[in-house]
Amino acid sequence: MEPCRTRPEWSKTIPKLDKRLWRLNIGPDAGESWEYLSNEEEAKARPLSFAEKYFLGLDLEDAPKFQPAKTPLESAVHGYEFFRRLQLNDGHWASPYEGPMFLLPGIVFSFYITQTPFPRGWPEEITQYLVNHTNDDGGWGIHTEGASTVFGTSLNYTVLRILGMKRDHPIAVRARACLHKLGGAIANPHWGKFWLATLNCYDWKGMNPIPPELWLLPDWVPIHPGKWWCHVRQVYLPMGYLYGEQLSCPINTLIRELREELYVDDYKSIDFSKHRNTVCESDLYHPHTTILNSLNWLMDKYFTFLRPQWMRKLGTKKAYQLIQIENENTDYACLGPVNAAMNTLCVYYQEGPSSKAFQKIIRRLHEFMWVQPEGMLMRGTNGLQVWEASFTLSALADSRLYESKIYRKDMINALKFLDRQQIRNEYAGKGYRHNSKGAWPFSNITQGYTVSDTTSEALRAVLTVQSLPEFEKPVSLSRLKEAVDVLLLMQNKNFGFASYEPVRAGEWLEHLNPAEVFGKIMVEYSYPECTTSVVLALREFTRYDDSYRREEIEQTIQDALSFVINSQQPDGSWYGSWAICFTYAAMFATDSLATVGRCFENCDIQRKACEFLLSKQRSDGGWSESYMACVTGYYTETDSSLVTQTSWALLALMHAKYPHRKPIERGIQFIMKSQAGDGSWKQKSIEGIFNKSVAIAYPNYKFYFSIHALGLFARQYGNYISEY
Ligand code: LAN
Repeated sequence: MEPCRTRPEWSKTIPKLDKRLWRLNIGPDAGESWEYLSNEEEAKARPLSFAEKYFLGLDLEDAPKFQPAKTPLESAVHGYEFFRRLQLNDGHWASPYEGPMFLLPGIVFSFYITQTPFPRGWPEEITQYLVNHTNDDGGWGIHTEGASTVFGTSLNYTVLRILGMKRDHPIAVRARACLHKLGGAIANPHWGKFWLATLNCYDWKGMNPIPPELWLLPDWVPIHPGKWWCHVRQVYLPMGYLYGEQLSCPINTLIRELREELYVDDYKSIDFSKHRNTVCESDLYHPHTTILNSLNWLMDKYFTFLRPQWMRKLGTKKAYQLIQIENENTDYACLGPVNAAMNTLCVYYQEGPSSKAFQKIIRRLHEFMWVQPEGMLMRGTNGLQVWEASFTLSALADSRLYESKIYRKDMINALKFLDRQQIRNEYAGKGYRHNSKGAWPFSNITQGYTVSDTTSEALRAVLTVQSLPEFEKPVSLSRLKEAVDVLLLMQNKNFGFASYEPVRAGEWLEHLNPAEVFGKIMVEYSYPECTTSVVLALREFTRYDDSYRREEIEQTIQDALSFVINSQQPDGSWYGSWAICFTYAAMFATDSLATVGRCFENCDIQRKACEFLLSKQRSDGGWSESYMACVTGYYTETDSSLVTQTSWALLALMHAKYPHRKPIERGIQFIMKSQAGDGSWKQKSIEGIFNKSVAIAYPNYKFYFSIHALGLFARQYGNYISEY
């Protein structure tokens, strides 16, 4: 397993469960949820699978055992031999998608406020997770690797108390000391203030306004929330509803205690209305602009003196209608973990705890949770099912591992999985959604949100595999065309592709970003990563079928390439937004150029990209880019080389057809030397990022990108290593 952070000296002071009783259930739609069995008998009747043991950090006595690989291809085979044991019966791979430290509070508060009993095992495992991830100063940051903040510390402290930790437990005492040193819960950013207000531990008067009336504006108004990035609009929607109705849970003994514990000053003496803009320095990634502050001031005056109550009511009514649409569109899975937890509260208040809607949404929340050796966490999404199956298929195809009969079977299983996960419904226009029929989501068909690059990577994988000899073709040409249709609707005016939708409003809206903890969240942007995925998928499609919308596809590809080219920085790098950072983006950008025959020998852009990457190669042959590169915008390193980042850099050099074998071979050697005797790899540091500031882990990247790099190297540069 990963070398996860554990604090044995602290975690032994709290209850620990027998990990052998956890089982992973997979729903018909590939929803993943963990269940804690009630006794040994049940456990015996349902033996742990290899994947479950791996995820739970239990002994893997049935793991493969290998001598160190002598060739890159042998290393790829060893890696895949391990990884294939993690494939689930329905063809997909699951993953502990951890990192953000502001998600657990949402789900725990929602269960607590709605008086829903916590499922068996949750309180102990969540407590374990938080304790194991405590920083040295006793607090928590915005993500697992970040310095303590008020947001992370006040909310996670509250979680521990809700789950039963006593206020005088040394862990609670330490966390409180850290929180008070940072200024106490009063210095929370907007989202922290909001969550504490729902719990009645912060006064709604201390919130900058979240007017639900915004949803009443005509759609053409430039600041209409329908134009915001979908995650932001789906979060501010339930926030607006709860703020509009000022809904907080009834006060009780615990809430009274929390009010005392969370603040430096006496709760009753605090004038909350004066603290709307009090935010701790360590929480500030995106400070308020003067425009936002002025707007907040104006809105406040309007709310206090002019706002008609019927208007507010109309606003919350409209907001609830849109919440219902979101819930129904996603069968209550919701777009992401934040709006899922908030929508749960809205459904509870509006429809009641015995309503069907409430039962459904609570059930779906389980699918965000993940158990691992150091406890239970809430994941960034309800899984990465489609994303991971697509990359694995591409890696196996590119490295020719499909030539093995057994691996071919795995691939067919994954291909059929992708077949089942293609979105069949059209959600366009329903709750401001983009076109969806024919697209692929990031996680599963139930969540069902179109993403440009998940559609593209899935489409590419399906096309590649369906073109291989002796493979079935479950996805029909007409459905492949539907995927192309969705993609062709997504190109932006600057010719790039964004994440979920084409850009709907200008970057100027960032001036109104009220969430101090994230950057660049208000609107969509074009990304070289997403743009490349689209280019590759469309190119692959033209190889599969050269007649359908041929001219439009060609034009889209040429235009998209111009975006990729223009977004190269003077030093030859590309900034990556969805993983770390320059090495990740380089892997994509160089691939798009390669599709039109541009390589090191004939293209300055590729040459500069290679030079940039080679200037960052370390003496052990690897790369070690850290998440701080995304935060600061400058290439930044961790202490040691990392398998995933090395694979990305190598793939980039290979896409660009870098003519000298030696540096690439050194990187390949680093990957081979890092491989364990069972074929697996360990990644010592986090790989992903979002919203500029939040790191998130993609634990399977070390498998399929390494396999891909090893396999491609063997094909392109020969299957040998000079020093052996
Ligand atoms: C993701 C994960 C996948 C990611 C890629 C497909 C890799 C990317 O190329 C496009 C954007 C996307 C789909 C993406 C967007 C933002 C997500 C959903 C996440 C990083 C996972 C978690 C994050 C989500 C916003 C977390 C909740 C936090 C809020 C601030 C609402």
